[in-house]
Amino acid sequence: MKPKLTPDRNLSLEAVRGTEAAAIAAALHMGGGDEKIADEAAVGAMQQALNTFHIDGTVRIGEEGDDINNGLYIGAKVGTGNGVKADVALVALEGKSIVARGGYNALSVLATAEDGGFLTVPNIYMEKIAFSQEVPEGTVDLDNKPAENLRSIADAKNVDIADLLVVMLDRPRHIKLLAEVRKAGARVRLILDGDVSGAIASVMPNNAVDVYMGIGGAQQGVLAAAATRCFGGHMQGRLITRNEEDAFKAREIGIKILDAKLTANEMASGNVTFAATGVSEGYMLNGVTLFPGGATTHSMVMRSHTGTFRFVEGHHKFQKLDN
Ligand code: VTB
Repeated sequence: MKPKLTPDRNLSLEAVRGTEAAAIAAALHMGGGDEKIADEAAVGAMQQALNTFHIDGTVRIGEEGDDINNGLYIGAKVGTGNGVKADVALVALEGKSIVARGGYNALSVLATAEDGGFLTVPNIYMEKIAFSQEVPEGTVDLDNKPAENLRSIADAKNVDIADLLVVMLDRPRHIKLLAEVRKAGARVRLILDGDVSGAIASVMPNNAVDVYMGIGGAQQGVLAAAATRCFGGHMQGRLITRNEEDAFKAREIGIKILDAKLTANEMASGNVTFAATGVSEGYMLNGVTLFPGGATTHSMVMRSHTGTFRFVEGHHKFQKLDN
């Protein structure tokens, strides 16, 4: 088939400038032991970059907390206001604690969708499962036993369960899930933080990670859904309301059915773009490397419309950027 190379706009190529700036700002605090400082630096840098983008953007997944004096809160307007209307979902620094201790897999993430494309969720937990597109829809489900899901994924990939690699956050709440996954025979990688990177790795074609499972941040879930849409993989999420306060937060933000199972498409619909820059080395991306007077960055950019994904290596000269 003859390729159609329509040169329409790909916002991820602009968005990557925001994730690069945030990643560099955060990386300057690598191992510094202070997650708040690293996070604030990333938020500030991303905000500055976002405001030069020619979009009429509204933040749907953003930064929150009264400790951050930021303009990237849910509902904030971003961009010059002159371009297309866009929903923006971001985590300026996904894995603050990773950066504080100088660990692996910290990212800066920024996704866009058409107006109304992102589901706004509160800062509560979400149960998630994500896996790549060769697994037929409907054979894996959040309500199935973990062993059943692993069987379906192994069958679809034509491998044994023992060949599968499962990523989940290393949390006490996962003791039962972890025991079931181990009993089923799969291999496991427990991560300390940054579950967006685990979810992305599991939906990315030909990645060593086969499935992401477990409970992580709901907002991270929507960003993972954006990446899933771009890769064409599968994901399900379900909000976890542990108490009345969580339920209140969800209702207040407009969620009607609190325990609905959400597909990637329900969390990130229409044309979606996604950009992520590695802050520290991880599954798919190298971290920021500093050199005298500058830095190199490694990013991925993609969009759902075409399914094209690119890796971008950025070489940045601080002196020129300051002018
Ligand atoms: C995860 C992780 C994030 O929140 O979503 C986690 O990916 C979930 O919350 O980087 P707990 O730490 O309470 O388990 C983050 O750590 C962001 O805070």
